[in-house]
Amino acid sequence: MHLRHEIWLTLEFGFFILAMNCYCVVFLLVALHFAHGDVSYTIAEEMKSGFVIGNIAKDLGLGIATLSSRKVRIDTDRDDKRYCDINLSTGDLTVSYRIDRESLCGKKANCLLKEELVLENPLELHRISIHVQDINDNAPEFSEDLISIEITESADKGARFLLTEARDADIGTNAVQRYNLQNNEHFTINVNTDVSGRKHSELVLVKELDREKEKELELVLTAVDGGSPQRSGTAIIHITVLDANDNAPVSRAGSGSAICSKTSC
Ligand SMILES: [Ca+2]
Ligand SMILES: [Ca+2]
Ligand SMILES: [Ca+2]
Ligand SMILES: [Ca+2]
Repeated sequence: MHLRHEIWLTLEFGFFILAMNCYCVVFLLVALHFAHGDVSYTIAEEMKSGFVIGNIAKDLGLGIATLSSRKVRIDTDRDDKRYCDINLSTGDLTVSYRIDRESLCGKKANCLLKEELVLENPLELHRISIHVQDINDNAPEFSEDLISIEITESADKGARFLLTEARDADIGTNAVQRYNLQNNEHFTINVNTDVSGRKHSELVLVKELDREKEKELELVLTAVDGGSPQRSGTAIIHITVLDANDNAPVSRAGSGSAICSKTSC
């Protein structure tokens, strides 16, 4: 019994060593494929097709002859668009399709494009990370050209009226930074920034309205971003002054008809 048990133990240990060796071989093969360096580049969005992102052959220490002999290519996870390509005679990594930060990453602060450089015989993979920086290629835009507001003439000084927000597809300082209101005697503008950094504007009444003097007002509202060059968008604020019963009827002497005055009758 002892002898049989010892034989089993020896066999089990042998299998264990064999299995470990297999794992080591597999691990070594995988490690060989991925042991080569990864590269990272930073470029601005919207660069022209053919723009040189960097010399990837030099950055990875690959000879130019190797690129053709080992059929180098750029692979991507996305099967629809190939954003960059490699020039086999120079080793340059170039832009081959429009890189639009807004459509790739929306409002995300960091925009990363992941590609893979593949060499054959033996198979060799390198990850390429391209950090896409925002440029100011979008102007602030209001969802409507005309913002209509109704305000009663009895509204007190200091009354506030929230305005439609302007959108800017860019991020950071390239997004909306401030609002300007056309000079006028009745309103100023107040801008609040929420926790996400979005800016909301409101009209503030600084001088009471009088419907009997002015039934409507039109003011130009401008949203401005902080990019270079700076971009802006405008909307018209149309204010309808609603009537309040602030005038008492007055009899015109001898006529029997009534006229009135806001201050006295
Ligand atoms: Ca863009
Ligand atoms: Ca942009
Ligand atoms: Ca912008
Ligand atoms: Ca009135």
